[in-house]
Amino acid sequence: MEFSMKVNLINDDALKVSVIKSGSKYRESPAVVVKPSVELASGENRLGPWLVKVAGDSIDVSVNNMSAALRFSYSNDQIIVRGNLGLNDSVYGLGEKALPLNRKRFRVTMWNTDAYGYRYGSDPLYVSIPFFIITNKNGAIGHFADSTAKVIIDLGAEKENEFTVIVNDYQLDYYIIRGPRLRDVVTRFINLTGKPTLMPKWVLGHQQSRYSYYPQDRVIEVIKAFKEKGLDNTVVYLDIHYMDGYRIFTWNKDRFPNPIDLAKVAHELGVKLVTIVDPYIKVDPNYQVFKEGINGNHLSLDDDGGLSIIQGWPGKSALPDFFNREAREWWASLIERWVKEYGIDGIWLDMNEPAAFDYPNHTVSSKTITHRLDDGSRVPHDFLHNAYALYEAMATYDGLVKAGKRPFILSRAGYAGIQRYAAVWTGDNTSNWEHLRLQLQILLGLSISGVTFIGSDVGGFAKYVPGGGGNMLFTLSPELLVRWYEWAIFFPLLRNHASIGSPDQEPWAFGPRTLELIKNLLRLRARLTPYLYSLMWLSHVNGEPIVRPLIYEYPNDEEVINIDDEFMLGPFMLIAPVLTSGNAREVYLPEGEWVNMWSGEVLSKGFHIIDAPLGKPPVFLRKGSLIPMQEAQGVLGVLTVLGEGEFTVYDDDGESPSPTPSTLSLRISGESINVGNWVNPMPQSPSSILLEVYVNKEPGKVTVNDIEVTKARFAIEPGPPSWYMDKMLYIRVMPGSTVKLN
Ligand code: MIG
Repeated sequence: MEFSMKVNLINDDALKVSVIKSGSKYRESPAVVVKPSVELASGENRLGPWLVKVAGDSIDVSVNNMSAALRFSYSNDQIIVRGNLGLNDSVYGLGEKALPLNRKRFRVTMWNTDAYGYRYGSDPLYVSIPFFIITNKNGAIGHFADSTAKVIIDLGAEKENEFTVIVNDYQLDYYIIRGPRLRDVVTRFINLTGKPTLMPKWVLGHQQSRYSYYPQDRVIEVIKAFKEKGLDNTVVYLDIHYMDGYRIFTWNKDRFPNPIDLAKVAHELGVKLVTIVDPYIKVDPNYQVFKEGINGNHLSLDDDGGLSIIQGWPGKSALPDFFNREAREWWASLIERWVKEYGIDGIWLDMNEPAAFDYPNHTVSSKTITHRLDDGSRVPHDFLHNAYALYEAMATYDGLVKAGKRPFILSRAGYAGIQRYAAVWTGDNTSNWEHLRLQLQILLGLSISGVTFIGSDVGGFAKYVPGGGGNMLFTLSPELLVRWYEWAIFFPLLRNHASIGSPDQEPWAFGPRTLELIKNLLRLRARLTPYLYSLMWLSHVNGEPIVRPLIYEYPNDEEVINIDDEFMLGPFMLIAPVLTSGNAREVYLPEGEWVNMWSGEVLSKGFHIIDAPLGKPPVFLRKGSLIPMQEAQGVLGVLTVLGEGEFTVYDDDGESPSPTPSTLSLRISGESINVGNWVNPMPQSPSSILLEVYVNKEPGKVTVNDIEVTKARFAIEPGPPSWYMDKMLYIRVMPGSTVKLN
């Protein structure tokens, strides 16, 4: 054989098949954080739930009721994997793809690309995650083709009963990940590629950006405008115009005469500053960063040993060589110096596919640009391309840690594992109705591919799509902006951003009526912070996605196989956003009973037409919901739906690195609701819990710890137990209480 093959088990979660061309040197994967354990012999192997037959270049796997028959081959510098695909199989995963959630019968390419103006069906986009999940009524099984080179995945597009993975690499680590359910495959994949980083709490606020806010006074003006209009905004972004001739880690002194002051004023107003940092180092012998890069040998080279030069924002640019430790340490020190010196709170990594204006599709591809690995060997860019942003994020993360921060990084490109360091946004989307729907599909795919902290530019970034056909000029209507906020407020990253050369689209840009609608949505968002923050913690601890397609929660419901215009926030909330112009939509509700969050109306499984006037996205709560809500200073609300359920509230000071969480357990069974005591409480942990219970009739009596409490009108502030009903039952208790309704 021209290649060798080795099979290992990885702590029961996954099987690893390592394929490498004979005579080549193995590269460590930046994606996988766990080491293989048992090596499997040729022939039949039984290990826990696994039954694996290894025979030459093929393996047969049975695990948890699912199977995979894989054949590996090597020819024309490509490793090819073929597997079986059943007629009733569905396929999910693949990260950021402008396709339906169910990827069956599509053929995609993994190659990080600057995809400005992308549309439905455009491929590839910015992020590559060669991981997919095959499901059918027996369960789910995952496949992960870990190669950072160009990978093509055909999921029954060419042959209906076969999938093919074509890897343009001399090595491939192929993982088979067991279920039994889709959610098990997802969390095991996250175990393999690393838990999402815990970000500071402030990232959950509304974030405002545009290409670009300047000068300095304009930035302050925007921050103040939010305040004056009574809108909470926690982050403002500085896009590329803050730099001196696009030299990273510098300021344009005319536009930003005193950046230290800017950060100070922003912080006094409760707003964080995030600056964009591109991977372009201007070729300029008088520029400090360029000098350091050259002297330290931290820049990517051509195969003849000369500096690789590409066209970036600053013109002729060198690319930091993030693939080796010394370069990463250097970059980390640049980031550390930058955030410390100027009071910057987070880093926005753009153009990190990497993009370059002098390459096809504005994206670097090269057999002659080489990168130096930790072991000193040099590898051509094309084998490493998809990992450029991941290594960049790794180094940026270290820099923020060194500066004493809990890191917030927003990255455009990425590879499997990017969740360990960064949040991801979907790049240059467009302000039109197609994208309102498409963004949701893209984000749901990303969310079950390990990348849990995600969002899209609210309102849309681009206003003009090259090659868009017909009417290529789009404008953002007030209706579209409100509809966008209607579902974006349920996503972890909520950022309004717009392109250069487009009209303003801050929440007030369309007048008072639109502002009022958005303001109400942002209030709901703010109330949801404890739920979102707990979900961020849970993703960090257990690897569970924050936002989930219905198939994740209801794997046995055949109706939801192709649903990608509804989603769940955590285990309890189902959101069915309005995605076309109009005032109602059809909503599918899975098994059980659902409470309409706005009206309290109870609906059962099936299709329903739901009224959705502007500003009121259809939201439904599952039976047994316990949703922590920020209701007032010192008061934690719990939006409750009777049934069986439990949830743990996670909290911490929101900013310190590696915190131990404060937790509060919530449980409901029938008519009995239990609020635990804070474990590891902070001084600011709420001592007043306001249960907000959906009920359709007034209870006879309410007891708290078996003592009957009286009905009393109350304001939302700490006080003795009491209850009050006005359509909903409000019961105020202390932690450590059991409430019964009779
Ligand atoms: O070629 O920095 O996706 O969010 O505003 C455009 C300017 C470069 C692309 C990013 C976008 C950002 C813009 N950047």
